[in-house]
Amino acid sequence: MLSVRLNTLIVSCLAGSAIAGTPSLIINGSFEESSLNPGANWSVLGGGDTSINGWITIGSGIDYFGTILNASDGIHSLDINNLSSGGGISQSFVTQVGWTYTVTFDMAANMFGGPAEKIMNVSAGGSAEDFVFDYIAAGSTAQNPNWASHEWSFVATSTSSTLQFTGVSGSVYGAALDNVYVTGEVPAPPALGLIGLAGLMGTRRRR
Ligand SMILES: [Ca+2]
Repeated sequence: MLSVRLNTLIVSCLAGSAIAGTPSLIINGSFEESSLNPGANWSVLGGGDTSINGWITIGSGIDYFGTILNASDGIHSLDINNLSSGGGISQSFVTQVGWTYTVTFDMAANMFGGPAEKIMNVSAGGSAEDFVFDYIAAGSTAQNPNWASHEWSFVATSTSSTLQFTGVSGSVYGAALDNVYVTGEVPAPPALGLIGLAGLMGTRRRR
């Protein structure tokens, strides 16, 4: 009986819990590694640009910030809009069908111009959500953007998922993005399956 309880406990701990300390499932989530160096300014990247390691720009592209805007991590961050709305950036990574993936990221604004509300869409695995950052309300400055941390989850429907950040609000002054991190979570098995598995493990142990 003790072995059955112990096995049940082990299975319960493995299922439905994030693996603490696991490295991010994407690479270069802080946008620090690149062939470009914007220095104290920014670099303008059009659509289809792969200058930022691991990522490809989409739509009308992005602005790659140097130290002109204080990053939330390291020295580089992004303006998800380039010359207009509809820019963005994406990265594909290996996923397990049915697993839940949690994406954390920091959002602020290119606060050098309006509109006050910067809207950014996050999508993967057929799920999507808009996030809003009002730089006037947040009192953002270039040196203190008041980065806001967000968490968003999706369930993978394929063995490869594409995480995408897209600018929704208009103008050349879009949402700012930095410090993207992704972890995966083992799906919890059905209760009946858990009991059956625990019983099977206990039976094998007694032989
Ligand atoms: Ca960074």
